Amino acid sequence: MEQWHKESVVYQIYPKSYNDTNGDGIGDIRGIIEKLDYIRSLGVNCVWLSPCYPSPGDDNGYDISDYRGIAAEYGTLDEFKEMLDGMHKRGIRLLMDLVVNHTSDEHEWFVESRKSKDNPYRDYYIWRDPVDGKEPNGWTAAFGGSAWEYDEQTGQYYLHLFSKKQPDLNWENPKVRQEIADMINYWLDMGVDGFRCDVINNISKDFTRAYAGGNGPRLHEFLHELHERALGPHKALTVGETWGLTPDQALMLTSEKRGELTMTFQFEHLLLGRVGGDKFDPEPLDKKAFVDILAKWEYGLKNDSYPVLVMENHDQPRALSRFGDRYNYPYESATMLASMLYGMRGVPFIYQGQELGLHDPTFNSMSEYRDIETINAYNELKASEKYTEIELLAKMQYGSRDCGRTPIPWTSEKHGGFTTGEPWIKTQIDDGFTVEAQEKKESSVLNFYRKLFSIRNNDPCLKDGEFELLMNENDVSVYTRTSNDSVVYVISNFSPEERSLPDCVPTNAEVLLNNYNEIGASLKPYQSFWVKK
Ligand code: TEU
Ligand code: CA
Repeated sequence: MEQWHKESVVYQIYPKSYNDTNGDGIGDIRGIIEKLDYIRSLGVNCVWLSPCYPSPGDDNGYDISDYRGIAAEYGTLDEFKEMLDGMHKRGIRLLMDLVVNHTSDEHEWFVESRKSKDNPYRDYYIWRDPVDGKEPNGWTAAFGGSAWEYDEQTGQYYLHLFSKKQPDLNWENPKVRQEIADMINYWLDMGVDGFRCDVINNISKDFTRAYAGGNGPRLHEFLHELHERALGPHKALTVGETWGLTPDQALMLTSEKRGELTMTFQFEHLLLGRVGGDKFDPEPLDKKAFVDILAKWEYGLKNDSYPVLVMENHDQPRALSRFGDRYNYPYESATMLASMLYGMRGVPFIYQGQELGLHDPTFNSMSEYRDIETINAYNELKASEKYTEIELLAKMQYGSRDCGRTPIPWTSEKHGGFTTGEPWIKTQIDDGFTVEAQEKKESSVLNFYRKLFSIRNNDPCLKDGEFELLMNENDVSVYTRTSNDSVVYVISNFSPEERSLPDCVPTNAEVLLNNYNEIGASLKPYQSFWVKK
């Protein structure tokens, strides 16, 4: 497997909300092309582009109706190639989104599949007879309701782990696996560098289990086969979106000698602040656990694999709102989170807008939401009659995926310069949070991110040095990165109060990065710095 992932810093683009150039209110590929120099200026050398394939848009493109095309609202295949070329010229690689657990119900395979039981595409999907006149089992879908949808025409149910417009592909069928491998080769032959693999551990189902989900018995076999047929020969980078794995399971998927995936995301810390991990059920953030979980994964993936460092994506509210102090210390807490996370060993992923320290937009009513998961959850909770309207809106505001999906505020113009038309979702433009404002200000979150990555990218110790957690108590954490004869210390105060400087911090060390002007006798609120011995 290619080793270039160890040098990568990845920027995730959610194209619908990035930059609209034709005034239809939807971001587009031309809009990304316009911003390539900006992207490069962040110190990133890789982009992960969320789906831009043709799709009816039931789940904003995660319901694909044509794996080999570009959605008309985003542009043309030629524009896509122009974008790819523009990235490569700037030393930026491109990861596309690979959504192969399911397709759209409007994909031609499914249109054929549902026609009759003997259609050649029938076995491309998972069809089952009713059991006692009901669903084949009790599995529920991630977006609410049963994971089975009854189809009148043939009297059978099909499986959908997400919305009913996202039927699950049948990976047990060798033809499906060959189609997917061919499709992957199509993009890799065009010059794409790799893929972020959507819910990839779901492709093999375990029907003996009571709850829906993945990690079925043939997962490793299917991934190894894809690697042999497509990914390996192209030296493609893959990062698996895999929820709920242990470090040992992640190692099984990413260990180099196994030839499956390059890396997997770990999201365990993103379940904090949620009762039982339920995004619509708030609880106070356990700050100690946040750091302990990150450290657990640093240790757990040691030597054999490479961690992914992530705190935001298009499925999550903004990190500043979840883990920082949006009202009192927006700059300090946003930069502390970056300094603490990206000082670790692994591949940094930055989600668009995170580099501005954006907080969640305010949603004033349900009519402002677009996300299918949010809308379905609201309807389900409302039907339970357990909550008032105000409580329901607070829940949605807390956990909705739309919190991270509103357009980038480029300027202080109307709609932040994102579009000259009507945006597909609300925009929120706050003073000091636009790209324009932060470019001008030396001590902005944007310029802190630039500085952080320029230091990190030029320091072998920060890239691959060994991780060790020295302390994590009373909101203060200290860890080291060690290589040959240098040691970098990362010290962070995860609190809005001053804290005393721990004894293990060396004096007279070279300061690499600091979100305050000085290192004094005590740590300031949300102070974080890197020093080198
Ligand atoms: O997400 C999978 C996933 O399990 C969650 O992160 C998802 O956002 C949801 O909250 C589950 O309750 C991936 C994509 O990132 C997401 O955008 C898609 O909606 C989903 O797969 C289906 O393709
Ligand atoms: Ca557009």
